[in-house]
Amino acid sequence: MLKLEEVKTDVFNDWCPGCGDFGILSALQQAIAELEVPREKIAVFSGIGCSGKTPHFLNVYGIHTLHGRSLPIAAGAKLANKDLTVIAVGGDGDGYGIGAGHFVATGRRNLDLTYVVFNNGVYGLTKGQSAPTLAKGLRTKSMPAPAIVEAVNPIALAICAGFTFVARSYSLSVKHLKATILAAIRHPGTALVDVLQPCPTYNDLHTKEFWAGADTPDKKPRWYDLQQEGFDAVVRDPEDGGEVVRKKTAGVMKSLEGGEREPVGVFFEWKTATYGEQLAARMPLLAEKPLAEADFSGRDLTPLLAELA
Ligand SMILES: Cc1ncc(C[n+]2csc(CCOP(=O)(O)OP(=O)(O)O)c2C)c(N)n1
Ligand code: SF4
Repeated sequence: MLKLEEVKTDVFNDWCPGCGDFGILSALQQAIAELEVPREKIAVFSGIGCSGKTPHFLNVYGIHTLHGRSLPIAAGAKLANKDLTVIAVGGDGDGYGIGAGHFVATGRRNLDLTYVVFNNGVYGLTKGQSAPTLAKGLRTKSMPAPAIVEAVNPIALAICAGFTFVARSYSLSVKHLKATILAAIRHPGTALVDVLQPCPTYNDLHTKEFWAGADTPDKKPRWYDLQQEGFDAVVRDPEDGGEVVRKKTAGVMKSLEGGEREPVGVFFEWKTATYGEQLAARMPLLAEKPLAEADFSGRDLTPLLAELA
């Protein structure tokens, strides 16, 4: 296990005071410290946005990539080096807007990687335009008029795209978030952790006080823990197609649940063959060692070329 200080960097952080990003960073740092994986075997990839700065604050390998493109680059890293623990991070605009095609394609592959989405309902870095998760009819202070398009439901989208671990947490509930991120990283397959977070600068609707339920009669948080209420998201028999469909349906139904409180926790979890395992079954070389370390010198490519001719 790493010391927390070893995971932090001294890069200047210019996130606004009170931003939910701080809670997500703290949970990520704690999760990475507890993973029991050497720092040089961990890589974090981000897109562009306030959230995109996250790799600068984590003392592991990483690349701050392009807007909406963290997932294909993370996937490439995992394909090249199966021994890496790969984490992608970014905003809801990054992942569910411009990167939505990559989001679906990544779910279908089931590579062993984790995607943490900073879901604040706005495009923070570019001054608060509505992000794909902002519900139709809502208007934040930086919008001229209420949103006239339907919001994306990332949990349902992920389950239907093929993600095999789909969870949600809240940025200021760092203990729950850290545990959820750890479970996602340890899950052998593609995992999504959608993190509800306040953006105090541009989203004046989903504030810290809103999530704490300060304005509700019972003053209870506007989220509840699915697992504490007995929701069983785990597919027990990975080969039972009927159970997979039932658990997927239950997860989607939960994600559609409207009302006073948002469910957080695990919506769907299924341990099934990863992309890497399926490739290795066809190409034994990939089972032996990471592609990046393979020695191709002296290999006779004639049979391969003949096959392709
Ligand atoms: C190809 C491309 N299009 C648009 C932009 C402008 N841009 C930068 S960040 C961003 C949105 C950021 O919002 P989000 O992904 O939700 O992250 P946040 O800043 O809220 O963390 C946009 C549209 C860009 N950098 N690249
Ligand atoms: S603009 Fe919003 S998301 Fe970006 S750092 Fe400021 S509070 Fe955080």
